[in-house]
Amino acid sequence: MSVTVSDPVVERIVATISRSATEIRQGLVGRRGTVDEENPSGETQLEADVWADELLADRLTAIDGVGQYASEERPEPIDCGGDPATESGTYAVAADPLDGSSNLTSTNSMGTIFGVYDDTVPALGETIVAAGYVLYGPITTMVIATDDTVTEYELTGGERTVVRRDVTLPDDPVVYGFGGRVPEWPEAFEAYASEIEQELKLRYSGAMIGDVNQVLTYGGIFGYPGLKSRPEGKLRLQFEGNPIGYVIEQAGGRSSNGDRSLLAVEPDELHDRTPLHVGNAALIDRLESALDSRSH
Ligand code: FDP
Repeated sequence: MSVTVSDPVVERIVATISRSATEIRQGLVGRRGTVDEENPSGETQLEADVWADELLADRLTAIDGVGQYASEERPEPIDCGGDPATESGTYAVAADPLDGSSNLTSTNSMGTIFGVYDDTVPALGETIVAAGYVLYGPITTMVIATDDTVTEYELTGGERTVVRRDVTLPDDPVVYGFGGRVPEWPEAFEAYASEIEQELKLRYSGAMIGDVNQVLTYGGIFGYPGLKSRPEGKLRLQFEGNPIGYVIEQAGGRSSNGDRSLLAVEPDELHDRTPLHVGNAALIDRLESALDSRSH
């Protein structure tokens, strides 16, 4: 049993990623070593990062209606015919082929994230028409958000089976996870985090997708704030912030860069970083007030 996405190009993109996920998972074996390259954000790449990116690039650029493929692992988008900004039915796909890949060394959870933009990237998150992620946990699952709904699937042997329809964040939040070292947190964020740790249970896996999926399952908040030494934070707006912001907002939650929805943040560059917070709306509202009141 499977839910289809109404736009045929978007459905082909989603189907291609879901079919590739089982292969990506199997292909991780033997690819834990590093390569002699850095990604455009200056981070060490693993063989698996490069391999998963090439696999997705080959398959997604072959789809009629995909005008651009952009990834965290390559400096520029691949232009593959058609301009998403001006041609209706042509989209840009932005992906983080292996989110949390430093977890591969210790074989903990990781993910694949994608956003389908109805514009050339870098683009506003508000132009996303569908987004989602694959979680390589004990089970390989996929969450797909469209304008209509959020659906969770299990993936086996290239097949996708619905396990939860109309996914929404539970009303009563349970878990939180915040990235970055505590001494690096700005004072206002530290004060907010101290309140939250009295109220919720800590869950931090080191892979954003693992932590975000806990928030989607149990309710709560995940954040990677701007740090004292790096006010722009660590996570990337086009590949991580916007797609995950879209998923969580479609599931009834909120996303924020500390000030406004991630989807409303104007990008400058393809590899822009952003402070990133997603979760139950009330927790994000409180976070924004806490950061705002300390800045005056
Ligand atoms: P990674 O560097 O392993 O790819 O995408 C960046 C990311 O992982 C996120 O998945 C994760 O939430 C974060 O970085 C972890 O950063 P810290 O090691 O600083 O906790």
